[in-house]
Amino acid sequence: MITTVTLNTSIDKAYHMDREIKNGTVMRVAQCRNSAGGKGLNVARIVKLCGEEVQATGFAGGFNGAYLESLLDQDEIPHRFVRMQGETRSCINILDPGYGSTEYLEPGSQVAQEEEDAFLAAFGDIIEDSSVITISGSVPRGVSPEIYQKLIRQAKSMGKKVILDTSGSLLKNGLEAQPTMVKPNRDEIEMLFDTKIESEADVINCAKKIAEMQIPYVVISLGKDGALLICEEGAYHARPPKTEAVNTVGCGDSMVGAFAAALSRDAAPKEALKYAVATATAAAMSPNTGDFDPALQKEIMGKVTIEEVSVCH
Ligand code: TA6
Repeated sequence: MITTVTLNTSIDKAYHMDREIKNGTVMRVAQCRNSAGGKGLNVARIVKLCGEEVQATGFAGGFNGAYLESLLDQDEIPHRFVRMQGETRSCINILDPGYGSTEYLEPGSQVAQEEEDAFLAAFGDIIEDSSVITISGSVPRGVSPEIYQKLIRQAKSMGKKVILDTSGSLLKNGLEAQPTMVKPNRDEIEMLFDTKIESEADVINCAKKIAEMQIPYVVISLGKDGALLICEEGAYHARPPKTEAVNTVGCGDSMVGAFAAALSRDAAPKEALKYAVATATAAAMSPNTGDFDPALQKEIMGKVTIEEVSVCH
């Protein structure tokens, strides 16, 4: 089984607009799609679509927290949240024909120390039956920036594989616990190394620096350019075929979900990379966040190219 950790859950509201946004005016939303969000819940839906058993955990609170759980029940995703006093947040994704996707991410309610302690105390029991743990996204206000480091250490002490997908100090601190895999994107590695990525060589060098921190699988997601993987077996760049993206929100989460499924099956690294890139590409072609058409994923899988990349500069 795979457990997905989402400390900052969200009611994700995708606003599909039928005309370009004009700021300062009243805009009517053509179609609104609500989903149980926060990166880890997109991951959970993807893991399920990949055919693996999954459960979701993290913080949920208030009326929005109850609505979130009802959305997960509709998705048939088992969940074991620790309650927080505050309301689970909402995140808005505006998809307009002119600009594509613009996201407004609320920070999340304040979590009390005793609520964080309650999560840490319950975590071991929650992940007991899982082989892979994914930890994704931001954390609500009040949660310590070392929380992911603590969760990774505990999961690894229990023999679990851990995938970390976050940014800023949460990523920096989490790396110290040496998760099995990390999946930063370009912006996240620029922030981590306080640098500007201007070429593929820059991406490779940053990925190499992370690999040197004894992280077995370093994946850099590159949007329509696919993803780079550095691992013990070598370094590879997988590229998807050209496609028409409909909703790119959550594609990084789809890559994490597919890698989690592949890791749980002990797939070979190149196969896992190909599978993850095909899944993320298929996810970008769905209007729903954290969703893909398995037939499309299979078709794209056959068109993903993988090339060996030299990392010794
Ligand atoms: O990656 C997309 C997404 O998961 C949205 O669904 C929205 O929930 C947002 O990211 C949350 O990001 P955060 O970094 O705040 O966890």
